[in-house]
Amino acid sequence: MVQLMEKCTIGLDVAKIRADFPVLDQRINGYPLVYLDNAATTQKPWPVIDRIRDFYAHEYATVRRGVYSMSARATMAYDQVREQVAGFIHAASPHEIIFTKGTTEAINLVAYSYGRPFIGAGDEIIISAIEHHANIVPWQQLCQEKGAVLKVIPANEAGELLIDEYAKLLTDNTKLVAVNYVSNSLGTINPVKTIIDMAHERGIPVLIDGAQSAPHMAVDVQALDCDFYAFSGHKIYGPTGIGVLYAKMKHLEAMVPYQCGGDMIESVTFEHTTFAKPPHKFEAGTPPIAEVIGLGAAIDYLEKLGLNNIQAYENDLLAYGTEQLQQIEGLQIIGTAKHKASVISFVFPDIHPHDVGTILDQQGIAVRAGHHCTQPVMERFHIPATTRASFSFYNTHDEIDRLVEGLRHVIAVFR
Ligand code: 7TS
Repeated sequence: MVQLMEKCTIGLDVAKIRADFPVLDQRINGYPLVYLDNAATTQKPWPVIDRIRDFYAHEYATVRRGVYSMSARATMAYDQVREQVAGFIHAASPHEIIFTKGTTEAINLVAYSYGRPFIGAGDEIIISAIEHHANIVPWQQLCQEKGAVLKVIPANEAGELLIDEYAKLLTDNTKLVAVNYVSNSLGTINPVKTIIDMAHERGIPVLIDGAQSAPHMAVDVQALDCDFYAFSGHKIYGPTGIGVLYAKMKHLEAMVPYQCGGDMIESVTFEHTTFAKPPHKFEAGTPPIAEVIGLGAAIDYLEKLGLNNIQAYENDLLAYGTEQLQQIEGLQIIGTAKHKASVISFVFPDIHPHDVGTILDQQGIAVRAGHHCTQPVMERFHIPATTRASFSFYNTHDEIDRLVEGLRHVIAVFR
C-alpha cells in the first residue's frame, strides 16, 4: 500500500490501473500471475476489449466501400483513428499514417516500396548492432537482391551505440539509415535525434523502429524529423494484427505500392492502373477494421494516463528492479546503458535462461527466455540467450520482489 501511494506522486494510481486489466487477476500454477513479458506484448485493458466487442456487436461494417449508413459510420470511426494516431506521434497529417499488420510489416513495406526503387548496386544501408531481426533481415534481403551493402553501427559493452563509429560509416553511397529507438533485448534508448541529424546533414533518410519506444515514451516524429517511424498496436495495449507506418508525404508520393488490389487504386483498365493517393495507395484490400478501432481505444487509454507519467513510473520500476536484481549472487545484467527503458535482460553463469524461465513460470512469473529475435546481440555479448523481464505501468515493486524471490528459488534448485 505504501508502495502504491508512492506511485501516486508520479501521477498513476496503479491499483486502479490493474483493475482495468482482467488478465492480471488470475493464478498461474497456483500463484498470482506476475506478467513481466511486456516487451513481447502487452495485456489489454477493458476499454480496448469493450470497444472491440461493442464495435462488432453494434457497428461493424466494411469501410470506404458502402453507401449505407452503417458503412459510413464505420468509415468515420476508422478514419478518426488515423487522425488519432497522427496526433499520438504528432505527424503533420493523417495521410502520412499507413495501417500495417505491425512493425515487421511496416519495415518490410519500406524495404519494398522505398528500397526497391531507390536503392541499387553499390549503395549502402546502415543499421545497428542491436536491432531486432525485423530491422535486419528485410535490409539484408534487399542488399542481396540489389548488390547493395549492409553496414552496422557497433555497440559497446553496455549496449550503447558508438556514435563516432556511426559517423565513419556515413558515406556518399549511404541511401538509408534504419535503427531502433529502444532495443528490445537490452533496453538501450538510442540517441536517435543525433543519428537522424547526422544522416540528414548528408541528405540521407532515416527509419526509426519504434516498436519499443511507442509504449514507453511520448514521440514527436516532426521534432525528431525522422523519415519513417514504425510501431505495433499489440505492444501499446491494443490488438494484434495492427501496426503503423509513419512516413513523410514526399516519400509516400515517390514510393511504389507494396501490395496491389482493391482500395489502393484510382482507376483500373486491363491496360493500365493508376493508384490512389497515400495512405490508400499502401492499404490494399479490406483492412483490419476492428483492430484499427481497438488501436484507437488503446491510444485513448495511454493518453489518459499520460506518456510522461508512464515513463516516470516505469523508470522507477527499472531503477528498483535493477537495484534488486544486482543483489542476486551470480546474476549478470546484459545491457547497462545509461539511458534505458524498462527492460532487464540477465544471465547466470551456470543456469540456462530457458531453465530460469521455466522455474519462474512454475511460480506464476512470466518472463521471456531466448535470443529475443536479436541473435546478433547475443553474439555481441558471447551468450546464447538471456532471461528478460520487461515492465509495464501495471507492474509493481511487489511483483519485482516476487521475481527476486523466484530467482532465489531458481538458484536453490540448481545448487
Ligand atoms: N522491432 C523491435 C524493436 C521489436 O521489439 C519487435 C518485437 C519488432 C520490431 C517486431 O514487432 P512485431 O509486432 O511486428 O512482431 N519484439 C518482440 C520481443 O521483444 N519479443 O517478442 C516480440
